[in-house]
Amino acid sequence: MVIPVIDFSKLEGEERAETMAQIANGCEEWGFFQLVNHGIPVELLDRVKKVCAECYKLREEGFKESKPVQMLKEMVDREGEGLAVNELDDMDWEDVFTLQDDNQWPSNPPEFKETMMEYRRELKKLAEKMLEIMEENLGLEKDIMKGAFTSGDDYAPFFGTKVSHYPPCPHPDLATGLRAHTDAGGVILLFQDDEVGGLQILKDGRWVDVQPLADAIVINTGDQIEVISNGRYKSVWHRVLATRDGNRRSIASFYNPALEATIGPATNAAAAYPTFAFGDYMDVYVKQKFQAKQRRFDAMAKV
Ligand SMILES: O=C(O)CCC(=O)C(=O)O
Repeated sequence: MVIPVIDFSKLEGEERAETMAQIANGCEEWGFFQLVNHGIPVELLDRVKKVCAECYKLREEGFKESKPVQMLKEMVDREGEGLAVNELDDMDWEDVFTLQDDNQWPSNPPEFKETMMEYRRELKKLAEKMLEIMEENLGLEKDIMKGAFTSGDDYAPFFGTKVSHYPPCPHPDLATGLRAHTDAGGVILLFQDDEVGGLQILKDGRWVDVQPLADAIVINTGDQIEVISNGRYKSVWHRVLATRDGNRRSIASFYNPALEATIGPATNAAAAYPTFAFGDYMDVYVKQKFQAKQRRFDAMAKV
């Protein structure tokens, strides 16, 4: 099984209808698909790869002191003493930081900030375009998505970028790069490593690799799109495996509703999900990220 790969440039030409149908299928049947020819210049992607790799080099030593590394060492020592060992099930084998409009960014390498600002501008436009496409495919009125993600004129959607590296792990049997979860928010756009795999989605009860594909952008949908689409576009479990010879790059950008936004089913069918404030959902999500989403939806029905 292979995650669908969609040529986004065909959206503008004679093959628009077919491309829209491929995206609808990607959302409905997979929850994950890859875009090629998405309009983000390869030259910019090359610069993003370069500054993120350089930035990680400067952080690499720090990871060696991190909690997962220490915990794994303890586990291996226990094994050496003939004691029982368990998988590290409450932490992830990743080095990560987040870029938002209003937080502190790494100052090195010097080109990091400018490059990532340019990248985020492009990705935000792509996220907004994806929402318009989903809206059209779902037969929703124009700008319904935009309205659902904002709250009046005062609160804009949240756009955050998570820069991750999954360093080589000496015991991939005892740690996971990132534990299985569904994403909380709206549209997620991932620029993953060209070569080192590890990302998998759960499809029909089986874990399927999201195959590395140079310069592609992987799109997936979060729990809020599931609610707005009244269950047609389900958010999908995914995880990242740790690997022995890893060093996987991944840059995930999250286009989410404003915390103040009201989320609920937007289709005409009988509502299969509750209506709630996204901020209330996030309060629950931070405690239950690695658990089944149904519990979170149930909690929202009681708010
Ligand atoms: O690193 C990846 O490939 C996936 C990241 C992800 O799933 C997340 O941060 O929620």
